[in-house]
Formats: sequence, structure tokens, C-alpha cells
Amino acid sequence: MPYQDLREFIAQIDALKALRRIEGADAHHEIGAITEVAAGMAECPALLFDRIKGYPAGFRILSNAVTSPQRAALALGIDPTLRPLDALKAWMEKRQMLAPQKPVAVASAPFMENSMRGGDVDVTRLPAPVWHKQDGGAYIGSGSLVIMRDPDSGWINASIYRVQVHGPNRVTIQFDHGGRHGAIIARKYWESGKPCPVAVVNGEDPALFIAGFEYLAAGVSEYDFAGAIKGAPIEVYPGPVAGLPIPAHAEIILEGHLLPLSETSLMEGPFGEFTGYFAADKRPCPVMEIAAIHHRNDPILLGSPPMKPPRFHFGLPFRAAGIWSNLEAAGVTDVVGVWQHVSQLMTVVALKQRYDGHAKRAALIAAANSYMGRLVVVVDDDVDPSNLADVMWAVTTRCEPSEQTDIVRNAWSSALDPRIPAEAKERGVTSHSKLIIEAVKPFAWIDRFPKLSALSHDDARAVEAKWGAALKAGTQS
Ligand SMILES: Cc1cc2nc3c(=O)[nH]c(=O)nc-3n(C[C@H](O)[C@H](O)[C@H](O)COP(=O)(O)O)c2cc1C
Ligand SMILES: [Mn+2]
Repeated sequence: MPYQDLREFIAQIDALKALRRIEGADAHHEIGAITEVAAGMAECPALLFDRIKGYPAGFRILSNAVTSPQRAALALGIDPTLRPLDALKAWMEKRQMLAPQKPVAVASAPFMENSMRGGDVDVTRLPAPVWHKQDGGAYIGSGSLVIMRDPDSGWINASIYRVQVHGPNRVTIQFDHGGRHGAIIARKYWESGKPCPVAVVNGEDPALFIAGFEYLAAGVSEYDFAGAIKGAPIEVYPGPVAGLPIPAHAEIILEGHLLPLSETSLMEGPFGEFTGYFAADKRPCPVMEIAAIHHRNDPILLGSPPMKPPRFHFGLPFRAAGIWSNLEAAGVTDVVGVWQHVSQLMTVVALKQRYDGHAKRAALIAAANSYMGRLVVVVDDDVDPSNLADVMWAVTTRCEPSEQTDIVRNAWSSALDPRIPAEAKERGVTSHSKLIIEAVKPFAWIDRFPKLSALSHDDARAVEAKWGAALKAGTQS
């Protein structure tokens, strides 16, 4: 920070030696496969693909942009050398204090360097990956923003919804459910008999990417939130087709209209999901008719395909920061950490127990806010919630299952849940049950619980500080 655009962010991650440049890969499966293998590596490097097979040199795709804790912190303007849990805490605190920054209009935009209009529009001239082998098609939007204006209030919504390519001037935009802000806004236009003006913004900077993923209230613009993250307003330029404000430094813009779903639809998907499955089938989706495409010279697409856990779009579990805030807002004291494992599907709360029932109180709030997560674990403050081995040690040594587990039924999941049977989904079921594990010392005899044999975290860090160099390979003569 501050980075102005995706290019400056790429330069920053390159300086951290976290970027790999890859030439000659095929957008058909191969870029996705390389992205998945890299995401499974310990350092999880960011990848910049160039000379993509069949496309001009310079048309690039960036993947795994913010998939490490270090790069996720960097994108948020948080010290990238912090330990992941400390970085998440810093983000949770920063997020609570963010001052929204309204975007500012500028007189020119690099994305106007190249334009295709009317009959010249051909989105297939840009490389759009088929990320997973069984995907139903190529996706130009996997980490792209969809921009719409609320017809009543003028509020600009800018969130991430996937965008599949169907032809030179046709893409679909997929809303997971009717409560998505984009779905609500589109319906307002359609109900008054009009197509909905829309822009797809590709190659946005990572603050916009993160803002597009956040749950913000209706009426709140993701642009204001991204400006708050950066501490400087997002510069916008009006798209010539519909006048929607577009981040001026974004890379590739599609402008057009989303046609009423009752009149026009195309079968969308399937698309490999973040759970690691194809749980939702092909389904009819609204179609965007593209009136113009603009792009910077040598444009960069920001791609973020869902992958099998633990690989995830973000190297820090941002939704856990939201739960942490919710716990504090609800008056639950002494929370020392919240983390999510398995790509958000498991939530862990660490706290210093002050009274009997404290752990369950936290667990129920965390469970209520764990989207699609079947497993909620509460641990004591001497357990690192971001360390799965530490958490499982607590589960296996502090939890008596007959006394310290509960199941909450009919709780928040979605149609993407691979374990909801197809017949139930057909009946409209999108809920599941959640297992709560209190992996904490029972409060009634907490002082008599066996003492720990391991070093405390503080003692271990002191040893690392004093003896760490001697313990590293290659330091002995
Ligand atoms: C990489 C990525 C892809 C996503 N794809 C979709 C999608 O295709 N459809 C969808 O409804 N939500 C998708 N989401 C989730 C939404 O972006 C997210 O829930 C957002 O808060 C919704 O914003 P809204 O409240 O303005 O509708 C995706 C998120 C990420 C990070
Ligand atoms: Mn929104």
C-alpha cells in the first residue's frame, strides 16, 4: 500500500519474490490446473500468465493474487510480516474503524486505450479460462466485479458474480440467490420493462476485489469500502454506453445490459465450486448483451477460480474477521481469535473462559454466522485457532463428546452444499445441521484441569528469538 491499480500490486508482490511468470500455457484447463497445483504449494505463489496459447503476447491473466496470508495482508494495507492470526486481528480492528470514501470522477481512463463497439464486439478475443475440466465453459469473470446502479436511489453496487462466455457479445451473470444485491437491482429494471445497465470490471485492484466479497448492507457501495481500505478514493470514469462509474485503472471492461430473465436466458455452468465439488447443476441465468468492450494495452485479467479446500481465494479468512466483530458487538468478552479452516467450512473461536456458558454463547453466535459450515469449535485461549493441529489436540483432549457437543438443525447453508440430497434441494432445502464442539476445559473444574506440558506460546517465541538461528539448517560449521 498504497497501490493504485493491479499493476502496482503485481510489482509489490514481485518485490516480495512471490510472483511467478508463466508463458505458453493453454487457457483451456491448463491455466486452471497450474493455478490449482501452485495453490497447493507451501508458499502458494501468485502466477502471471503471458503468451497464452492462441492469444497475442501481452494479454495476461493473474491468478492466486491474494491467496497467501502475506499477500492478503499487503492488499489490505496491513503489515505483511505479521503472523496470520495477528494480521486477521489487525484487519478486524481496521475494518471496524473504516471511514467510507466516495469515489471521485476523473477525466480519462487507461481502459479507453482500446475499444470494440457494436458489431466489432468480440469477447472471445480476450483469453478467458476454462478453469476446471468439467466446467460448462470459459469464464471471463471469476474474480471480476459486476457494476449496477439502483434505479431508485442511485446506489452503485459492485460485487463479484461469476461471468461465463457464451458468444462474441453474450455472457451470463450468475447470482447464487435472489438476495444478492445485483439480483435485487436487476429485478427492479426488469419489473419496469427495461433491461438493466451493467458493466463487468475485470482486472480490478485487490482492494476492490476484497470489497466485492464483503457482506455490505444494501445501499452501501463497495467502491466506498474499497476506498476506505486504501485510504484514498477509487477514481472512476463513466462508461460510454451506460454511464456507470468504472474504476479508471481497471484492465478490461464489458459494458451492456442484462436482459430480463423471463425473456432471455442461457444455461450456465456447471462450474467447480469452493467446496471442491460440482454440487449445483447447469441452470438458466440472465444474459448480458455486450455493447462495448474497453481494455488497457496489454490487459491483465484477475482470475480467481474456486478450488478444492484448503485452497481459497484469500490467504486470510476474512469471514472469520466478520464473526470476530459480531462476537464483540454482541458483548461476548475475551475472544482472543477467530479463524476458519477448510475454505470457511469450519469455524474456530478461541477465548478465555470467564463463566460457565461463555463458550457456548460464543459458539452459537459463530454457528449462526458460519455460511455452509457444518463444524464450529470453541477452544481456550492457550490454543491457536489458526493452527489445525493445535485445534484437534484440544478437541481430542478437552472435549467429552457426551457432554460438550451439540447439533443445531435447519441452519444456514446453500444449494452449493454437496451433502444436501438432490431430492431435498428440489424441495427447496438449502439448510443443514451444524456440529458445535466445545473443546474447552470444563469451566466447573477449570483450575483442576491437568497442567500443560508444552511451552506457552510466549515462552516458545522467546526461545525462537534467542536460539532460532542455531536451529536453522546450514548454520553449523
Ligand atoms: C472469487 C469469488 C467468486 C464469487 N462468485 C459468486 C457468484 O458467482 N455468484 C454469487 O452470487 N456470489 C459469488 N461470490 C460471493 C459474493 O461476491 C459475495 O457474497 C458478495 O458479498 C455479494 O455481494 P452483494 O451483497 O453486493 O450481492 C463470489 C465471491 C468470490 C470471492
Ligand atoms: Mn453489495
